[in-house]
Amino acid sequence: MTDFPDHSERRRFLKRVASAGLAIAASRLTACAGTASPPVSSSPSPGNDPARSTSATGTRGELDTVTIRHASGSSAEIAIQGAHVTSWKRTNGEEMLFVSANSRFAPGQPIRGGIPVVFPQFAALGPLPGHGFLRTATWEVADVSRDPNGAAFALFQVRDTDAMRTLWPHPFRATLRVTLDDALATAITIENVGDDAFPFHCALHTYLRVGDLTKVSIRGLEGATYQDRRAKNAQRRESRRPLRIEGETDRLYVGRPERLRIRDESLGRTVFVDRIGFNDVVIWNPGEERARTSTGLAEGEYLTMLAVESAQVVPPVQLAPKSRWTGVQRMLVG
Ligand code: TA6
Repeated sequence: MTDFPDHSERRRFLKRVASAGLAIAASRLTACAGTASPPVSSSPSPGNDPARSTSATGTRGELDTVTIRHASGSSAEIAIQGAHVTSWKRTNGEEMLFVSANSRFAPGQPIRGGIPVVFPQFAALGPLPGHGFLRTATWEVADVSRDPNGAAFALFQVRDTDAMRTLWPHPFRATLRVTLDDALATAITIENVGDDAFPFHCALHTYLRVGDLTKVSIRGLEGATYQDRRAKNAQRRESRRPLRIEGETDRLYVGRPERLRIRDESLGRTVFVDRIGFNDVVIWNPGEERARTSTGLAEGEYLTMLAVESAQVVPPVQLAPKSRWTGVQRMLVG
């Protein structure tokens, strides 16, 4: 399993993923403008077993999906609506992401779980629908293949539509690249294709599957400043080392780009989360009461999920015309 002993090596990897996403996005966006989604391909590269490294299209509920597989046996499923990662399985078949049994996988419906894309507004911090409009938008598949390192990847893209412009009048292009090897990296790029600068929030609202929430600890937020979203955004400092979830929790940790370590004692595993571009972290669990009243989660599911979100909210990104911004999240199991 690849781990990164030093910080600079980690950052080099993340930058590679980000620039691969950008380069492919740039070429494909031109190539794919106005065309239908290309067929899903599987191109073997030297050193990998092609039989174990395929990609496929499918459906989940009413939604079309793309599944990518790495030669190691890991896999990821992405719903094309929302470019929404709905499953990440390790080599041993273990599912890493939580998806509620009540999720409907229907057009226009947000999925409760996986990795929803949040853009251009986080939560209700503005006039738009909660978490913006990309999580239910119609994306298209720009590419599915393998990179020169043997990692499987899928690239999705979306442009502003008339419907989006009635809500938010800024021309943009977004690409999401999901890269799979023994880790799962998700890179989102926002491009300002208009003539005026615009501000936005962006987040990857990642729902981790946990065995027992009460046995989970989070390291990497010690001493961080956070906005307590349960208490009118009161500003506080994290004093717990490590952080454990005790009841409903909804916190926006500001300016905290360091690696996170999420230890799940009941499943005996640790997830490392590295980020670039996303300087904020949101930790969310609805707790028992809110899980029942307002999230649509099935009975007891709140104990098997923890949202650990890579975010850029404070401050919002200010994107100049003809410029791009990229945020990357990479998760690895230790
Ligand atoms: O990211 C945390 C949060 O904004 C919470 O406040 C909670 O509402 C959650 O996201 C889910 O939002 P959703 O719009 O999917 O119900």
